[in-house]
Amino acid sequence: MYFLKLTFLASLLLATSAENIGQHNTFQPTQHESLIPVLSSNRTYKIISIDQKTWFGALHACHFMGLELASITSKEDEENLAQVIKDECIALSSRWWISGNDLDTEESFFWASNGHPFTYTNWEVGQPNHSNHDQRCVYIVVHIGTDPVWNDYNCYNKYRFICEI
Ligand SMILES: [Ca+2]
Repeated sequence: MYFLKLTFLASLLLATSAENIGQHNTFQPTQHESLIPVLSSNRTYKIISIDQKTWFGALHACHFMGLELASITSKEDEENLAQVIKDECIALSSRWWISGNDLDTEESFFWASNGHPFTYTNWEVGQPNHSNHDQRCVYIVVHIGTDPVWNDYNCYNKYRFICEI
């Protein structure tokens, strides 16, 4: 019996080590990472909460994993996403980069993920305000007890971010 227990513990240890080795091979934010299937738009979001990056850094990090920085094209998608952030990540941050930007032409917003202009929007009251003409990237604000909203902000600020598959 004792031998069996030992064998079981040893195999458990080996499995854990193998997992850990795999995690360090690539950019691999696993803490609080969630995959969120969004049925309405046939996409899956991936919340990246272990690191904070500029909007450009977030774009690159998603690409590095074979993903795109997220787009949000419906209220249903947004509500699903926001609920998971509230459930799992709200203690970490309330601001999350998404791929919306007006880097090409101010006040003309597109999604970097697919090149499409915004159709659905959910701007915070008074936004986008294009403050100082240097707020060209979009983050989503998620707070417990309130609906999510968007803001345009300086792309070089560092926030956590959301990728999509
Ligand atoms: Ca703004």
